[in-house]
Amino acid sequence: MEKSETVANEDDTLQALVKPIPKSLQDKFACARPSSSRAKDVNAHITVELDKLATTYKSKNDTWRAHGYQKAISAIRNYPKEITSREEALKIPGVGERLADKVAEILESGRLQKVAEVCEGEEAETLKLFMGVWGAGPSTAQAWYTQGLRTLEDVCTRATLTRHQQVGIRLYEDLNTRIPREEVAEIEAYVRKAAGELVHGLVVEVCGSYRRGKPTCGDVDILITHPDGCSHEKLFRPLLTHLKQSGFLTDDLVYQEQNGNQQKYLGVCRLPGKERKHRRLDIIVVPYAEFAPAIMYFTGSAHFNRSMRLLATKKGMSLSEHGLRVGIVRQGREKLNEGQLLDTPSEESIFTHLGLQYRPPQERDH
Ligand code: DCP
Ligand code: CA
Repeated sequence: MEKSETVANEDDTLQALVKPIPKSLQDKFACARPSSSRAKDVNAHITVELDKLATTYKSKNDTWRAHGYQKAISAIRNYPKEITSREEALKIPGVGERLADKVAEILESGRLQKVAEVCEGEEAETLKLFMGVWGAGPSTAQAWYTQGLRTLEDVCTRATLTRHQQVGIRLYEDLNTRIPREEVAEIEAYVRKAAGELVHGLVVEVCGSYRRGKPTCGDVDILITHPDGCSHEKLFRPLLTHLKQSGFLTDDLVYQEQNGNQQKYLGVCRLPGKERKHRRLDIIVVPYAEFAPAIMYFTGSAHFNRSMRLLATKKGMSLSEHGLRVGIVRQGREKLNEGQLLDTPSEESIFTHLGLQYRPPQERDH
């Protein structure tokens, strides 16, 4: 009894360090809304065109333009009605004069001349092809293009490839095919069984788009922990060895063994049997004390996470896959202190600390 009172008092003291913000500001954050409240596709004819520009600018490494379009796309997606005029578009926060012109052009002609100019040329098509190679970002894609390379065959024979890019080229088709959620469940079952043969009582969860309920997934993100707080420590390397010996893991990409107390493996797997595709698999092993912030982070979406982190920052807090801290003093973006770690035994507790209503994973698909 005495002990629980002490903890409660401590919690109150820490809670007092949270900087209050007006409700009207808090309500503007995407994480304060369920993703299902988003106006579904009423302006999809507009966002589809803008998305082509955002993607192409990203592949050209023009992050600033890509980000501008992305922000406008988000704002338009959250607008509850069909946009019918330039003036109406201009009233949406995040949509400026030039973007409103583009919206007007789409409303008039159903398309955007700029998409044809920017996205449909040889350069844009080739950069898109090259960006599909795992391990090749916008800079590499641009460098290959400038070097005169135009096909994957060119890249294979004439570029100097990193080990990751060699895997990316060899498995290009497979790794660029989305994974049906039924197959994700099979992959999970395979990993769960293998892990269970090494350590009993583990918690194994698929996160990412799968946990948000999407019908297909880009890759499989598996998070593993152990409720006793220490047995997870014995798992990482032995599990990978086990999965390699059985032929399930076919290619290693990255071992990140020291992300604080978390360990992360990025690789490629293939289920046994004929006609199975190679699939990208991430395995993340975390201590139980970090399970809630970790499962929140790896469940996403990335946009939802950005919104949560930004809200935390506004409240003098800091949120990461490791935990939620309070009493953070910042100078610009730089943190001047470490603050204090809040107790986050569940995802619900993280929402509560941030003053948010709880959202289940499928309502975080922003
Ligand atoms: N994540 C993030 N910020 C990033 C990348 C990832 O917060 N820049 C988090 C949120 C993601 C999760 O990690 O949901 C998993 O990353 P993925 O890239 O696998 O994204 P998803 O699982 O959401 O989508 P996909 O179906 O494309 O794999
Ligand atoms: Ca994923």
